[in-house]
Amino acid sequence: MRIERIELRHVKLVLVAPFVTSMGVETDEEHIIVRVDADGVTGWGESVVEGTPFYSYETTETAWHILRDFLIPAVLGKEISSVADAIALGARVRGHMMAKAGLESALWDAFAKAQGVSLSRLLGGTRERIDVGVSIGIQPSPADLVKKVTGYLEEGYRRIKIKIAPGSDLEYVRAVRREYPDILFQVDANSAYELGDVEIFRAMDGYGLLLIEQPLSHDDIYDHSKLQRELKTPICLDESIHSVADARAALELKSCRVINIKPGRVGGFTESRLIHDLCASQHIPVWHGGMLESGIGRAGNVALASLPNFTLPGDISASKRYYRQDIVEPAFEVARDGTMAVPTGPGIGVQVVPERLEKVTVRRQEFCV
Ligand code: OSB
Ligand code: MG
Repeated sequence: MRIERIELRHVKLVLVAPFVTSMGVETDEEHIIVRVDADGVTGWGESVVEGTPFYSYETTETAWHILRDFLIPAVLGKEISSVADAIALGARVRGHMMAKAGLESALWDAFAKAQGVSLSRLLGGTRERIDVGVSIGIQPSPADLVKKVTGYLEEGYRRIKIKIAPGSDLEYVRAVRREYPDILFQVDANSAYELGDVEIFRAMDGYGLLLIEQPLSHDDIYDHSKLQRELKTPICLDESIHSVADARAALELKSCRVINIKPGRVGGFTESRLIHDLCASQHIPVWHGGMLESGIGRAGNVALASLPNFTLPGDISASKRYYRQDIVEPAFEVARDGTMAVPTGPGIGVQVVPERLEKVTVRRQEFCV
């Protein structure tokens, strides 16, 4: 297909409640929505950057710059026969995985629509429904957290993940476990600890956690292998994995026993699938992470999570848990049994609502041949 037009929209989505993690407090999300028009179809993608460089070095500004000045000029007006062609055209750009993923995901949607198949089908998905969990920010007290957990379990969520940080860790884990001894339960530190904190994690070993996500530095693989050796609980890497090469290094070093896949962190669905396949071949489970996406990014996440080795519930919650009104129809919902339907329509399988997209847009730029 020939890439005729690309549009970028810097959007600002206000969260229904602040999200507190070891990285800080988030009250809104500033993502970039990418629209690609080619051969009579429109593809939509979402770059999951944030306004701040606290999770990743990328920000809304850096991704806008990389897309506008490098990635879009590389593909605009070009005839491409696959998403892989487009990736090759932008491959000179090092890093900037979230910027790349925004464009890459829009192209996957366009190719799926051109073929009249769902994105799930095109990616190789095998499930009609996926198991989903919820990621709960740090609460003012353990009692507040237990209340939140109760509410989400009642809604049907199959797995609870809580954010932890030094000073807000063991007490919170203990409180949830005391109330709910049998639920699937995991923690995410977002790199807030050091190897010297091993005693805290040894203590967590007693609480039957499914996994401990990214305890150490965002760019570390080696120290995680030392920590993993000391623990029974599997370590899961998030921030440290940017490519299938990183995943291979982490598995060879035994730095983790589970991997969190976020397309935004690894440059898109293509690299996500390579990581998924590598892990499958080594019997390493993966699960789908989240970046508080709008319905556009969420639709892609749901499609990817329908692949067979996504055997643990993902951080893919209902639209209403994040935003009062999603920018797509229909909104994503969680059933009482803790599952979410994988859209079956062409491409991402949900419709972008133009007025709602316009309302959240703070900057827009069009690129035409
Ligand atoms: O570490 O998984 C993370 C949100 C922003 C940045 C990093 C993370 C998260 C989440 C949210 O945990 C998961 C979701 O989208 O529900
Ligand atoms: Mg994480």
